[in-house]
Order: sequence, then structure tokens, then C-alpha cells
Amino acid sequence: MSTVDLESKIPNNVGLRDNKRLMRALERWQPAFIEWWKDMGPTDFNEHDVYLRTAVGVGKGGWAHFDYVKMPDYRWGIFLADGDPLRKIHFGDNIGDKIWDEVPGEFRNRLRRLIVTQGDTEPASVEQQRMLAHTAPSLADMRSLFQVNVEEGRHLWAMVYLLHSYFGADGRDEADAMLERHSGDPDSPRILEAFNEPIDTWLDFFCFTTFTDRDGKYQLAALAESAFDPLARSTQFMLNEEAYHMQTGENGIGRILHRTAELLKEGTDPKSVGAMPMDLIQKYLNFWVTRSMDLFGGEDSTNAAESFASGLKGRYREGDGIYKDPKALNVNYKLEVPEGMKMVEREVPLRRAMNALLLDAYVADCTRIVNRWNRDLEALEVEERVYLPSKRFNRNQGVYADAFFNPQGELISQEEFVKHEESWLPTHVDRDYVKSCMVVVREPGRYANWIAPHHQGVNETPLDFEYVKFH
Ligand code: BYC
Ligand code: FE
Ligand code: FE
Repeated sequence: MSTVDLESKIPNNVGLRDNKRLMRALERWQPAFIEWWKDMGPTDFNEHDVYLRTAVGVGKGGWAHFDYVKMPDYRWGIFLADGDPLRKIHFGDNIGDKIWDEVPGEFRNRLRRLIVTQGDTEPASVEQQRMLAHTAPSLADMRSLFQVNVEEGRHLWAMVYLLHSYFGADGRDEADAMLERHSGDPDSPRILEAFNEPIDTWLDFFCFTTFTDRDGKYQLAALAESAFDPLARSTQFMLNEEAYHMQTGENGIGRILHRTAELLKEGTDPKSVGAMPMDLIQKYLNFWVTRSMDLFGGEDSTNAAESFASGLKGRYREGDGIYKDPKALNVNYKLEVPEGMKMVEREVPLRRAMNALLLDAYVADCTRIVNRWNRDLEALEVEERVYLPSKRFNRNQGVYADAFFNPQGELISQEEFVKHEESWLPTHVDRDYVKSCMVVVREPGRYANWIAPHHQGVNETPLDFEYVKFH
């Protein structure tokens, strides 16, 4: 197993101590990162002690160490999952070759772009969520938010390490640019669309962590198959942290649904007590699910084909041997696409359909989450259910972007779409209402009225634990 150096200014298991040039370069980037955190990270909470988990090693469980820290003092480290030096490339055109410890010249640009795109999302999400602590529905939720934020910060470090180590001067420039683009900035926005959408309320936050962080899971899993070993091992380790982010979302939406169901059962209109009506929750799901589906890129993509062919990005769980043909040749993917006012079947060579395949795995996963929420609603004996919108609905990327579909995936006219839009997607009025429900609750163990309490505290703490200290 690799040695973990926790004494270093930047905790790591990549032997920074033995690479003085790299260490100096990263130590130069570090103050810029802290400045960015203070300017663009969670507002006003940098002096508070927060009960946070920090990665201190890559062994089983060893990466989850809990203690009180002030966020700017968080030990953002660089950790690679333990590797297998004998690992061979297991998919694409270079199958059977030894994995790469350096970047092959011919794939340099493509690889850099993948790493930059991945890295850009991490600080973007911190920027999007920076105001939320002011309206946290409980101390436990505030802690979760900060946990997610510091870990997204660490994910940025993971990608910046790769850029600095393997991409020379342009890698260093890209690392600087990570702190110069900003979410929603009209002149210098983040790269992918979902990361420029505002996250003004906790309903947005829980949708985002359920569905957008879950895109993160699938993209990281695809990169964890990479022939470029440092990328594979970085993203493998990031997946440990990702699980908590998605759980925060699933649990958060689950608790909102629970509260709404309780009110409906006793005959109270959720809106009369500042809670969330079902149709409003559904509209937020529709919005964030579809923006997150866009993060998979086009269903028919030559970029995706190239990344697969060259061994940069695999299929979900490619290494588990679940695909018959690791080269993905001579097979087509059936895609239903709109042509005028009807749907026709189009065959796409499988390699070009890699984004579509990854999206299918994601949709199956999301379906399981929605089913779990619905089982809870059923157990609470209310009639209402939530659903996952079709992958054709409300898309801005890919083959469905230029046509109109209802949430069930039926092709409709633009006129029809416009007629129903307000009942499918959040309106200004909806957003104002949700904002009006956001009241901060800071007494340990207490919760805002629109959300049910947690079932248990993190790391076996009691629910009235002082997760954030205010004095
Ligand atoms: N918005 O060939 P196409 C996470 C662009 S989330 C804007 O169809 P491709 C996290 C695309 O760049 C995971 N632009 O798709 C979650 C291309 O532009 P160019 C993040 C978009 O390239 C929560 C053009 O459209 N990781 O970690 O195969 C909190 C044609 O693209 C979008 C990654 O994304 C969009 N939604 O796939 C914190 C992994 N979609 O070349 C963190 C790395 C596409 O014409 N990225 N475009 O200028 C990738 O693998 C690929 O870049 C994508 C796009 C899957 C995103
Ligand atoms: Fe992340
Ligand atoms: Fe995440």
C-alpha cells in the first residue's frame, strides 16, 4: 500500500516530498485556492468550527476521519487509490497494452480536456451553493452542505494535481483558470450548463446532490476505467466521497416528501404551513433531472467514440467483465430520434453511443431512487407519487434537444409544450414560494417545518449534536 504523508503542507500519497518542483508549483497554487474559497466558497462561515470528515488515507475506512475544523484550515489532500502496476488496458483499440503512467502525446489534448471538464464542475458546485448555509433547515443539514463543499474542493485538488504533474505549462494555466471561471458568470462561465444554474434553495440543493452528483458518479466511474493510470486511481478514490453527496440528496428529498405526506394525510395544505406541495417537488425534480441528463453529452458523439477507442474513458463497470466485446465494434445501438412529427429508429455504431449507454445506466439508477421514495409514500398511506421524467423531455443537449416532448417522452408540438410548461417546470412564482419557505434553524436537533428530521446522525452522533459551533 502507498505511504500517506500527512505532515506535508498538502497531505498526499503521491510522494510530493520527492518531487520538489511539483511540490513548489502546488504550494504556489494553494494560496490562490484559499483566496478563492474565501471569496467564492460558503459565505460567512469560515470562522466556525464544523464537524467534518477528512480523508487521511486510502485504506478501507481510513479515509473517513471526523473532527471539528474551520473550513479554510481543512486538509485538502491528494490521494490516489492503490493501483496495480501490472494492470493492462482492458477496452478500446489499445487493449492488452500496459497502462500509461505518462500521457501519450497523441491523446494529450483530449485527455486534458476531459480532466479540465471534470475539474471545472467541482469548484462550480461550491460557488453555486455558497449562500445556502444562511437558510439551513437544521444544523445537521448545514454540516452536510459543508461536508459536500469541502470534498468538492478536494476533488478540484485531485484534478489540479493531474494538470500540474502531467501537462506542463498549459496544465498550470488550466489549473489557474479553474479559479477564474465562475458559475453563472456571463463573461467567464463554468464549462457545463448545469453548473451555471443557480442553487438558491435547499430543494434545489437536494435535487442537485441526488441527480447532478450522480452524474458525477457515472462520469468518475467511466474515468476510473481509464488507461491513464493516475486519472483512474484519482477518480476511484473520489467515488468514496461521492457516495455521501448522493446520499445527502436522496435522504433530503426523501425527508421533504415525508413531511409533505404527513401534512396531506392530516388534511393540511402544505402551502398553508410553508411546506412543499407534491407538484412543486415534481417540477424541481423535472428540472434537475433533465439538466443532469444533459451532462452526459450527445447520445451520438464522435468525442465519446474517440475517448473510448483510445482507452481514455470506458463504459460503466467496464473492468468487471460485464461487456461481451471490450472493443465495442460491429455492434449498433438503437436510438429513437424525432423526424418531423414522428419517431424513427436510427442505428448508431456502439462506440459513438457511449454517452447514451452511460446515460442508460444513470437512468436505471435514478429509477431505483424514485422507486424508493414512492415506497415511502406508499407506506405513509398517501396516493401521491413522484416520477422520473423521460430522457427526451426538456433536453438542451443531444438528439432530443431540438424537438418537444412531454415528461412521459411523447413527441408533442412546441405549442403543446408551451401550454403545459408551467405545470412541468418551476415558474418564477414557484421559485419565490420555495425561497419564502427557507428559514434558518440553528438550535441543535431542531428542523424547519418543511422537512422531516434525519433518522440518524453522521458518524453515530446524536441528532442534537452541535455540528457547527456558533460561539
Ligand atoms: N453543457 O460530443 P458531445 C461532477 C458540449 S459531474 C455544455 O455530444 P461529449 C460533479 C461538449 O463539451 C461530472 N456543453 O459530448 C457533480 C462538446 O463541446 P465542443 C463531470 C456541453 O464531449 C456535482 C459539444 O457539446 N465530469 O463531477 O462526448 C458536483 C458536443 O458534445 C454539455 C465530466 O463531465 C453540457 N451539458 O461529452 C460536483 C467528465 N454536454 O467539443 C461535481 C468529463 C456536452 O463542441 N467530461 N457539451 O466544444 C466528459 O466526459 C465530456 O466532456 C462530457 C460531454 C460527457 C461532459
Ligand atoms: Fe466532486
Ligand atoms: Fe459530489
